[in-house]
Amino acid sequence: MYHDQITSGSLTFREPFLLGAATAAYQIEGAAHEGGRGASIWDTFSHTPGKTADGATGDVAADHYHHLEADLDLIASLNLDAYRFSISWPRVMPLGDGDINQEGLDFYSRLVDGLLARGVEPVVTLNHWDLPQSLEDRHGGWRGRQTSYAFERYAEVMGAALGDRVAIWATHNEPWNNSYSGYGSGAFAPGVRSHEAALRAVHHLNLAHGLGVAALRRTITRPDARVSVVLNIFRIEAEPGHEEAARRVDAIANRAFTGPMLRGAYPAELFDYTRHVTDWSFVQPGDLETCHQPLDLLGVNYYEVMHVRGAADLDPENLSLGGTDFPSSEYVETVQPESLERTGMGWGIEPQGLTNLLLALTEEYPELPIMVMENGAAFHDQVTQIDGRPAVLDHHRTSYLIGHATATHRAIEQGANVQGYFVWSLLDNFEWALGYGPRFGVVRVDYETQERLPKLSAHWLAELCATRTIPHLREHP
Ligand code: GCO
Repeated sequence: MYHDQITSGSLTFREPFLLGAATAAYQIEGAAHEGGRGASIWDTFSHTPGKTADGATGDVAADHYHHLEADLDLIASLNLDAYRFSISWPRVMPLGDGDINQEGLDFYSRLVDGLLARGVEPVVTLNHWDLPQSLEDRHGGWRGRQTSYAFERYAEVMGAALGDRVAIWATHNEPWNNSYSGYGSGAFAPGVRSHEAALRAVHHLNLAHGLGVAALRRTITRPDARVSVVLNIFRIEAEPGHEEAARRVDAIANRAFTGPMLRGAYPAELFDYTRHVTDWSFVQPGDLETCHQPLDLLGVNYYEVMHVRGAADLDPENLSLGGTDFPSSEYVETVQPESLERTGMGWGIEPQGLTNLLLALTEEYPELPIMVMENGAAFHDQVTQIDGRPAVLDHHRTSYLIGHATATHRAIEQGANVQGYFVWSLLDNFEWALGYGPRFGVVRVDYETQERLPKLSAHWLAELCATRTIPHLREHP
């Protein structure tokens, strides 16, 4: 197995380097109709028949809203340096703009205080996809420019409320999924299927990012706070002779975001590749300057390498929304190398891809420190008994994490400017359209009783955080 080939036990993450775990509001909080929370597009989507596996919703999820103190203690027991979570926008601003729900702000304030009291740095994501439904209804969600301005106001409200205490802020999480899966393939909320809508969403997310960063800079007061964005920048590998397919995906999936945010321009080839879809007239004068704000950090999520080849038989005159995610459905096929080991969801396991990604990012943006804001895997966990007590011996997940923590360390050794590594996820949770089937947590959640059970991987993570050295795989905790 691949974990036999890696050496661990001697690789140390030297400070300053944050080790942590991540979650997102809609995936764990539950309490969908409590505390003055407004509806989000994920409430509407998950309650629409046929949109999620088994009709699963985030109504209860891991019920984190009602387990706040216990979950804080759990986080402390894992020795995390930092905990990354997201704010539910409709919990603090039920209509997205307009009135502020103090009860919602108080919840996050308690969370932040509870982390700091336990010596854990709070890392906040503002937009992890649960857009207020009211903004979807009134402005077409991310298709509409007004949503970017609503986001600016929301960022200002959060900066004012938590800006004295939060260590790291991220505007968006994976705007790629937010736009292409939400408005292109329709696999995610709000379930719109239109390439034009997806590209409008891309731009309005970029614009919101810039407006949001500026709003945070105006309001946060913690002197060492850092502002960032979390992107799932794809590590793309093309089959020999298929480099054009890789360039296409890179432009549409990666540079459509890094271009405006980090360089202040869309790549010219993006306009070529999408000419049949839109003339991009929704980009207004001055927008690209707004999108391009200095950042203190770049967050990246990494799960697997995207292997691609050109799809010669697709007729460019007759485009359809095949496949799941634009742009891979157009001209490009993703391929699954047979040689790879896979997670329980079939995702290829390639730690080297993470090393390569981090090195490539430092080469391209030498001034910008990087944090791996999500990395992890779903496997089919079994609850067993050890000494009469329940246990989850998730050797596969632990091996995956050892492989990728090691890959991160290798990238640092080779010069990558990496300052953090966060495991996805703290808890088993609502895996979006896939519902509660895939379990990504290092802590098991029994959805009947809401009991938490740290898996072997949680013990591994606790040891990593305590010793700062990547522990070996053990049979038992
Ligand atoms: C994402 C999100 C997470 C997912 C995780 C596993 O990357 O899609 O940030 O919310 O749950 O990535 O798919």
